[in-house]
Amino acid sequence: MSRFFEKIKSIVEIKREEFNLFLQQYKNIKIGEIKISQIINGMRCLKVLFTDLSSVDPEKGIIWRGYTVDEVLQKLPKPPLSKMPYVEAQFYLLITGDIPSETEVREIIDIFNERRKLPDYVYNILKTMPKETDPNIMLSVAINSMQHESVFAKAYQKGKVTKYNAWEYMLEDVLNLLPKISIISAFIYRLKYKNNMFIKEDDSLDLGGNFAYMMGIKQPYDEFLRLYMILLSDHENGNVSAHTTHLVASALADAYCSISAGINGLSGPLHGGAIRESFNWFMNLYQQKKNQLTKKILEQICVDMLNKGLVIPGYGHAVLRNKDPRFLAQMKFGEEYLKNDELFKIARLAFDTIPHILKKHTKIKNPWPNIDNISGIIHSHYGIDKNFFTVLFSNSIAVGSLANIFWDRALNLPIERPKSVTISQLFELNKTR
Ligand code: NMX
Ligand code: MLT
Repeated sequence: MSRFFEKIKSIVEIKREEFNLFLQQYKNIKIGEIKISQIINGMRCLKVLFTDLSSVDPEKGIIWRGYTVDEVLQKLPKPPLSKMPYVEAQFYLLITGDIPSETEVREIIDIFNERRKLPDYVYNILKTMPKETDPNIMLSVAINSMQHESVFAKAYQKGKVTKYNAWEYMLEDVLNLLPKISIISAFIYRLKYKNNMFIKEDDSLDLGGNFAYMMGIKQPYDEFLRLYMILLSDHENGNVSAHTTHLVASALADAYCSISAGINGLSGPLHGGAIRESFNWFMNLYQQKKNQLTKKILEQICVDMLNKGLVIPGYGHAVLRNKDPRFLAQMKFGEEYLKNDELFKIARLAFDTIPHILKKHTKIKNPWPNIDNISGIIHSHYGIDKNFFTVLFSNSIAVGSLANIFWDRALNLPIERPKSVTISQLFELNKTR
């Protein structure tokens, strides 16, 4: 038994006991009220999900296992000569709750390297898909195609899965699947954008380093990939993709079905597609104004857009009410490596200009740039096609979502099934008040 498995086993035993005792004692405590507007408006701010891996503080931003973005970036172990931590270290933190030592990260790297080889049929399926297929859909199909290899699903078929051991099978699937996702993604990238010129893995590299290497993109893109995959790994499991993964897994679906559903959840322009929307907006500004864009012109463009009822891409957030520290971390990377990039200069100008304008519209609850604001500009600076951005988002959410569904099984969380209400029931309810 590996040291990692032993550690997880002991944590699961302790947490499960704590969790069950807590539930017995406090199950009838009320934690809030539900307004009709919340049910109808996307359940905004309703506390109805459970995860122990992270929590979004509207002011401070994401807190992963008790650590802020800055703390995580500072405390997690890093590859030699790297400023950004190992993605594997963030996975370790999310799944165990502890900052790993160098040795503990090394163990995860070794586990991932042993398990990342793709079955041949995955390459064949990807090669035979239509040229027009969206790369993120290719990723989702490739993951689904491996579902019959799920250790969890096979054990379930044989009647071996119980509520005491379900987590062990889920852990096997998570550790088998997570390292394959970046390999599939790099293959899709080379297939679609680099004339099928595939690059073989480099066993000496960590996940972020190898991902950039297999895409064929030079340093410091590996640094940005590590940063990006950590920053987007988990946002209290509540965004569309993570929540979808959790929902599908709640019916005891395996990790393959669950994460590919979550990855499909990234398709929409308000979530996984938002990076492209924001990138397109900055690109249009650049193409129309070149370097004539000033604060004053930008202000006028934004006012006109708002008057027409259009949204300013890359600004606002459903939960956050302050600057997203994940945006600030990317901005810092940009300041260091993209100072002369024309699009980055526009994003910088926008950061100094747009929040003041949005603040005047009191209905807009968050006037600050969000996580998707400049990610596309940075990926594109290193040559990534805008249609590939969502694949990179998928790689990131897989880190947290897979850790989350492991814990769902470890704590025996039940199938998720909220109750719906009709408009006449709501009328009736109000009459009795
Ligand atoms: N530009 C213009 N109007 C906005 C913006 C914006 N950036 N953000 C919010 N609003 C409007 C919003 O459309 C709504 O108007 P109405 O009442 O007329 O429907 C009003 O302000 C209240 O919305 P909020 O409660 O502040 O935001 P909500 O939680 O509904 O939506 C977003 C959050 C992120 C979907 C929204 O801010 C938005 O559409 N932003 C632009 C698109 C974008 O950047 N998406 C990326 C999302 C990724 N992320 O959240 O990190
Ligand atoms: C995310 O991390 O996906 C975005 O911030 C959206 C969210 O958390 O609602």
